Amino acid sequence: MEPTIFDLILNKEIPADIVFENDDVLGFKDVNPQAPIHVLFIPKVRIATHNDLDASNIDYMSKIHLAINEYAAQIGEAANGYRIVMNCNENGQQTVFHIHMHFLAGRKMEWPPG
Ligand code: DGP
Repeated sequence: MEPTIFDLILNKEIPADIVFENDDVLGFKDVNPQAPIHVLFIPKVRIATHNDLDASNIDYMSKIHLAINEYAAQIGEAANGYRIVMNCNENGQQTVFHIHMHFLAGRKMEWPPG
């Protein structure tokens, strides 16, 4: 698998505005924010797409969800609410092939999405 820009962020080889980190998950601000708060949560191992989740790595999804809960509470947005989105491949508009959960908060989201 080709390394992605997120590997460089994980290895601290390029800067990112990191807002959350634990042993398994990194959270950093999206460079092109779509909401007042837009953070990407990534596993510290490379899983290219949602299709690549399996029994051996699915625990990372739990860890990402728990990281998001912790972060949402920490910044005071848990009760207000937020949207979490994971894009997959071409139709999902995935552009970086290291799974990431978009955390969007700070405004009311449109529904249905475009
Ligand atoms: P997706 O389309 O779901 O693959 O979203 C990829 C997101 O990654 C997109 O919203 C922009 C963000 N992104 C791409 N390159 C960088 C970068 O170098 N730094 C940061 N902070 N975000 C990036």
